[in-house]
Amino acid sequence: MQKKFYQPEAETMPVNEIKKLQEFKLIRQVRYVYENVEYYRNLMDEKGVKPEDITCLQDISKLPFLSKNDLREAYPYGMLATDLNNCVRIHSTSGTTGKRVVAFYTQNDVDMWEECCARAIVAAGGDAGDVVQVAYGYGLFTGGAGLHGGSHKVGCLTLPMSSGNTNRQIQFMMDLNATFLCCTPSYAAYIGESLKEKGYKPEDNKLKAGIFGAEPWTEEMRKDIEKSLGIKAYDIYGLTESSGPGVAFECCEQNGMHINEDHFYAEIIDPDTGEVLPEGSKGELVFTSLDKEAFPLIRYRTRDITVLSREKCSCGRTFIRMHKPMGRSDDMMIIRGVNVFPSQIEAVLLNNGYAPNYQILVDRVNNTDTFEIRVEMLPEDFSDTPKVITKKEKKLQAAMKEMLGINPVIRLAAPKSIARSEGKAVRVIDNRKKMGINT
Ligand code: DLL
Repeated sequence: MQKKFYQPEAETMPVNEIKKLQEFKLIRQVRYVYENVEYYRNLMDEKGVKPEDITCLQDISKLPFLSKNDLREAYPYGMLATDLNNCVRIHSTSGTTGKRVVAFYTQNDVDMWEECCARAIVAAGGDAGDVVQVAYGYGLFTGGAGLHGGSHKVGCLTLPMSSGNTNRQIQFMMDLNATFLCCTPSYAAYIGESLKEKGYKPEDNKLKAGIFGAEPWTEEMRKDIEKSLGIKAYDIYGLTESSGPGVAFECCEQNGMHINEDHFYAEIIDPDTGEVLPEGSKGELVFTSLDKEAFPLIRYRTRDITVLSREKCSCGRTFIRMHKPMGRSDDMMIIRGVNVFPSQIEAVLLNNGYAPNYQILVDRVNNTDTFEIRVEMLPEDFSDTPKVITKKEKKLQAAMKEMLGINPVIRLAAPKSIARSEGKAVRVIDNRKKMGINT
């Protein structure tokens, strides 16, 4: 029979036991960090809080937050909590500005991380008989290594493709009968598009599921990918700072991602005030690692905006679920005073029959924000007259206005004119940033 859980004892633990376990581990992790990480000890001292003040889960709100800036400031070894000799791996964020964040792992950290990814694969219906094509980037990025390790733990046959070289991806997928695809959702959409161009129908491949994450994607995009590849598409969430993918993953219900609560404690806060919000509120996700040895994080502000729900899940897992991130508190765009998330734009495009190939261009001209969305027209529309194209642009503009509350300029571009991504898609070009305007 197909295995439903990778680690059933942990994944179906009664909620009161999860909380007891988290409390025990939180107290232990805070003491460990205070003793071993000078940077965080200083933050705690500045706030006047000592490890002894943390006696229950609620006490976590006494602790200072950590931000990406703190991690950059502490680069490279300032957050390391163990001797470098005990570490076996380094990964790093792909940050384009400032210093990168470098995360360290002991062997126990790697095992815990890979087990989290194994849970995700099994939750998506995987078992030792599967052939897992890992098309996330390998290297400093955590996507490739995380899913690769998870696939090994489950006992799957692992295809370490890394991202890119789409022709070879397709050849191996077809010839070696891959049953799972792991990559960014934008790359999955591109692979689906390329398969179609090569004349393959969705039923021609052996894929049954995909595990997609590392960037925001919508329900509409999920449907699109599921249709083009003939699979079930599951979401997976994580960040380099917390080890990588697998902090949270979707189950067969495809209705929010279960957070691996035996290893991570999650809070939702008001991003402006830092106040902890009650369950069900929308706010910024904050994580505390509970087991990490090399690079523990206490109250790390992810900047991801989401909602947590403890509602019972019919899959049998008891871990709290997080809604798909609805954007980031820091890459939310403010255009002419209106908050705009790229995910809203993507939802409108897909609902109107367009493919998820688009670019958002924001600029400031004569003190006014300009806002343009470039979208590829469908190949069958390419022969339309300019008049018909203008009509379609107007229709899409009205749909955007209804969703966003402001009017973007819509430009329908030729099919294939927007660069495809093999990793995380760059959707937004905000030239206001170059002018030093705080967007
Ligand atoms: O993206 C780790 C990862 C790899 C996750 C593969 C899932 C699959 P970073 O490069 O450090 O790590 O980027 C972390 O990416 O704070 C979110 O803003 C975003 N992100 C990650 N997963 C999702 C997701 C990896 N499923 C940042 N949905 C996070 C939306 C996501 N955003």
